[in-house]
Amino acid sequence: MSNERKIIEINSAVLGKNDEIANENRRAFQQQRLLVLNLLSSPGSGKTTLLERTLKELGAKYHIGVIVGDLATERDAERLKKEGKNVAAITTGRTCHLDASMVRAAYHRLSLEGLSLLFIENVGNLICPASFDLGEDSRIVLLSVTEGEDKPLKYPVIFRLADLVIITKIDIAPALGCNLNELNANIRQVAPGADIISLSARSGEGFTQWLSYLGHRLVHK
Ligand SMILES: Nc1nc2c(ncn2[C@@H]2O[C@H](COP(=O)(O)OP(=O)(O)OP(=O)(O)O)[C@@H](O)[C@H]2O)c(=O)[nH]1
Ligand SMILES: [Mg+2]
Repeated sequence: MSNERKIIEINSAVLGKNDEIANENRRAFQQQRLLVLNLLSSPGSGKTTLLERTLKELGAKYHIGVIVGDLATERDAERLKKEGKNVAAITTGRTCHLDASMVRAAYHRLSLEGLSLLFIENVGNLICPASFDLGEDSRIVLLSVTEGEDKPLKYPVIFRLADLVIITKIDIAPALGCNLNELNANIRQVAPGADIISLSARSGEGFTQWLSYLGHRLVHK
């Protein structure tokens, strides 16, 4: 057997096993009537900052859990624990994505009583996390205005699988000369069915739209 074929077979087996566990996760989440959102982006696009502000604004109204993955350190988990108690960290070591078994283990470390919304902050990476179903309801891809208008065209797989794309850090778009029309058009080209929200977790611009999106999703869960 050629090496290439061997690699393809190993990859298929790994992804097949992951899909089985993801489906078990999905059943467990559904039994709990839990809305589960998987947040994906390149490193530093603003996932943790978005979650910090979301927990601050919605934490009193809903019981929210967060599973947060990083290669090294629990820095994001420590940041999030200042805004909400129900946070589980996953440190992946050399692995560039979360997988369904890691999420299953972290889920059991959360306090599940009354939980209605679970965010999963994936490892910052625009490539590998796209291949791994975690059992989530929806995938949300963040793209900051610092990354360049062409990123949806260059990394189409992750955008194609997104239910919602959030353009982040719009407070600094003018200083960067970021062309938001071009960015929107490139997202539309790759992910015509996805919703798009533009916001700044720093200034709060656009945040109401994000909170309305979450409210709507929770009501229809
Ligand atoms: N100007 C501005 N900066 C932001 C905004 N959101 C996040 N940042 C900054 O961007 C940097 C990265 O933000 P994080 O929230 O840590 O990004 P992340 O996607 O969680 O990063 P990783 O977990 O390492 O992938 C920090 O310095 C934030 O303060 C925003 O809306 N506006
Ligand atoms: Mg983070």
